[in-house]
Amino acid sequence: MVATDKYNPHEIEPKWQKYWQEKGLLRAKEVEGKKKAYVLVMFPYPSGDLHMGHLKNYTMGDALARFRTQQGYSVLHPFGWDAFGLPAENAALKYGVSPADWTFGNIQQSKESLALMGIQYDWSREVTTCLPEYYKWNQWIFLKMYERGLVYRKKSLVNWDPVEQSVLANEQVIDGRGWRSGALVEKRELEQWYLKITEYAERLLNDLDKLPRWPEKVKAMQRAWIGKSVGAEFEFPVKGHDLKVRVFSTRPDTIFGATFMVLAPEHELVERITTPEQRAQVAAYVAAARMKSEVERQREDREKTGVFTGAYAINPANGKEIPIWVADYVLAGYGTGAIMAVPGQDERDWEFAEKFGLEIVRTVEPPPGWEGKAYTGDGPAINAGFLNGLYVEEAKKKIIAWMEEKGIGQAKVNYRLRDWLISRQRYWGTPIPMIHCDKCGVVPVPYEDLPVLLPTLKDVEEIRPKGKSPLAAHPEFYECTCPQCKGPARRDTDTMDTFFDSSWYFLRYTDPHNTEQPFSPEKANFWMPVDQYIGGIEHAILHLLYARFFTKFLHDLGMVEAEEPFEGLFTQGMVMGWTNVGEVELREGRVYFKDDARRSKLEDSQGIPLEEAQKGGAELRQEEGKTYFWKPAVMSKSLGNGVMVGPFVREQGADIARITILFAAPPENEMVWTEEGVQGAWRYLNRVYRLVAENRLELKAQGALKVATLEGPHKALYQKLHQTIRKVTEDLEDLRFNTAIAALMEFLNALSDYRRREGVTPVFREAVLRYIQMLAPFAPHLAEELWHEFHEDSVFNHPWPVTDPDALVADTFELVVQVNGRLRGRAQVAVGASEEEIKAIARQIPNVAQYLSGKEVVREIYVPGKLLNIVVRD
Ligand code: ANZ
Ligand code: ZN
Repeated sequence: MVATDKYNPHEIEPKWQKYWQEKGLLRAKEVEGKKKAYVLVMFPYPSGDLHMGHLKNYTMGDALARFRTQQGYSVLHPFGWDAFGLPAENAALKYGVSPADWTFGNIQQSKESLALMGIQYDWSREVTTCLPEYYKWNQWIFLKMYERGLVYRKKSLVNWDPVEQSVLANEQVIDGRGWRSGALVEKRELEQWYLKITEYAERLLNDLDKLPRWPEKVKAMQRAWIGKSVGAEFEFPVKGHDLKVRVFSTRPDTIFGATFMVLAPEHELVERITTPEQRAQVAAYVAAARMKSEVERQREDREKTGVFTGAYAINPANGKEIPIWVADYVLAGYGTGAIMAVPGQDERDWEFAEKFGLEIVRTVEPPPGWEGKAYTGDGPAINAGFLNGLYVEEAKKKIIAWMEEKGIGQAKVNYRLRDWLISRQRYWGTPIPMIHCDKCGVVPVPYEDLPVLLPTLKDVEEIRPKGKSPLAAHPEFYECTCPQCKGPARRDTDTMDTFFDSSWYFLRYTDPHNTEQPFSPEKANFWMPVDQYIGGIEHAILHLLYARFFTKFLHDLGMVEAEEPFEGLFTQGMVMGWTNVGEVELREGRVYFKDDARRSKLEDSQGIPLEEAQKGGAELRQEEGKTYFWKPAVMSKSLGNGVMVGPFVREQGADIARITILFAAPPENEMVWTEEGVQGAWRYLNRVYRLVAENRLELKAQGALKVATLEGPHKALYQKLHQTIRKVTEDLEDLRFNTAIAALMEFLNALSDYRRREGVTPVFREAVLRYIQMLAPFAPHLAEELWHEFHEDSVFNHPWPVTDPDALVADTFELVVQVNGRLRGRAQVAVGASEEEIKAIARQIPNVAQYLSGKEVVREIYVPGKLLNIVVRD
């Protein structure tokens, strides 16, 4: 079968890809009683031709899925397409093709790239979210949520992205800008659909503790996003009105120090309590605040602004009259939108009080010598009536009990998490299954009428965003009959945020063709939870939080036992390609850009020292007598620096690409795609190939291995084999692909050395066969090819090698250590220890260390397996 002695991926790879397809390798089967492994990579937008940056997590997932197959698990390794959403719409507008055509064209192209890389999925379970057979169940879940009071409609100030011409969820606004468009987000008052994710806040927070195989970083981000605060909500009467200002505070114990109050500019009481003299000033301030983003308003370094309403509140703790102000550092959407300001213990309030000359009273005694402003730490209460002397926690309890007794407030927990705004005024998404009737109000579409089909809009102009949903221009879509009164009614014309689609697709994979339900509980319970989820860190908050929410909801419906969707989560690092920054000149160790724009800037700063540039990963490359400055940058379409899968694989081969990706760096780190990396992968696979090809006749002629009688170098090879099996297995369990491959490379050296000295023997054959099995997750084509030299069936059908515990007991010998020829110590050391290791061990023997201290070592004589003599000068 190995026809030539030259490694030729182009002969090998298509053959085995076809073989795997035909054999249905990685066809997922529910086998009762068999252990299962659900390996999942985040499904992508169909973006057409793929580059190596796209393929890193798929390659990782593929290696893991193959490893689990070899270990004898029932494996589910599915793939699909997050096919609704703006990229398709934007492309449609740009190129004049329909979003559907663009999407399916891209899916086809991407599939080809995946196939070329030998990445195996169970394609019979492919999920494509823009198909009615999928989004019907989005609508079904929406209606179930509506039934349970988790869907509601609300008019409120929402984030409006002026470029996307659509609203955004709070989570989709980053530093005041749209997460995709980068445009400054505006506020608009609109009626929108919300999902009550806040009802799940506590469970979403607590259950993070049940996820030991998630990165701490991601859990911390989710905790911060949920933002639980424990405190109290209570009220202050407004002087001269029959009104109360309710506030939320995490420090109700500081109420005696509340010397003023602050309302958010949007607070409904602002208009009602503002005195005539203050009216103009307050109105102007409120109008200005509306223009600012939340992030801007909360920036700590911003100078505080505000206006006095002219009104006063009564502090219920001490009966003092305190002024009520309006200021934009208080947000309308958090707590009650109003605060009691306690400058003595709160830094923002202190700053505000200082600026506007308001009273400051400390009610917690700062430590002796305190010279700071607000004191936010613990200490005994002072100036605080019946709380005096109590420390913070005690004081909180007492004041809350007092508030409850007086009926003015109670303990309260608040979350930063907001309900999820899910309606979008765009075309390419799931129609919201609701009907508006003049008589009956909002009426859900009956289940039997699902799906509400998204109409095919032929004319691209029709999908151009105009501030309201494109579907609102299509009476043939929205005109309908009210399911309740049978009168004429109107469909909702908004579509769902596409994060809805990706919040449960992993459940659909478990039962993708079900026409009665989104999935059957039985199938879902066999596969769920996902054992290993692999994807980008950019999804740390949104997608993962929503997916956790949906899983809990579906659990509550009795659809799935798991309460958490992803048991293990891995966030892979980016793949970097190279970008030519521009032509440079190198003078006296400094780099000068030739390009005018850069030169004017850099010539003042006298260029960049070459060393500094190289530390940043840059390289100077010569081309036709000119020098260019190249540096690594994340592979992307826009930079045009992606190494494209098709051309690369056709030229070099899939296994080479896979080893290059997996070996370059720890998978959580960035990896830079380099020519050296590719060359290294090629050389390595070539050596593996030759080791088998050049010895194949002798290998086949070997008899059975008798482990008990192994000695000397044969035993050493056997031990090294089992050390390698242990290392590769453990590394694969933890997705440390790079160190697993490093161990295989090291073992290849041992195998070659052995072959040179001892020839082909039964233990050599054993080691080669196990080697091929261990190579299989990483370079599956080559492994399958070599395996078929010795076996009829697939390498993936053979059980993963297990370690022989006896082989892992390392042999040791007694090392004698002399100083100037006299015995000074002994130590037990491993047979295979290197001379460097031996020298280090010797120096750690206390007696030896004593004889060496303060002396100069002039020579060391090592007799392998016996003795180290250290010669010193006084
Ligand atoms: C009085 C007080 C005294 C406060 C003190 C803090 C320290 P977290 O932890 O973020 O929940 N606050 C309440 N609602 C607000 C709003 N809508 N906009 C801006 N700030 C608001 O913080 C809760 C604290 O933030 C509350 O407790 C309130 O100030 C403020 F020594 O009340 B505190
Ligand atoms: Zn009706």
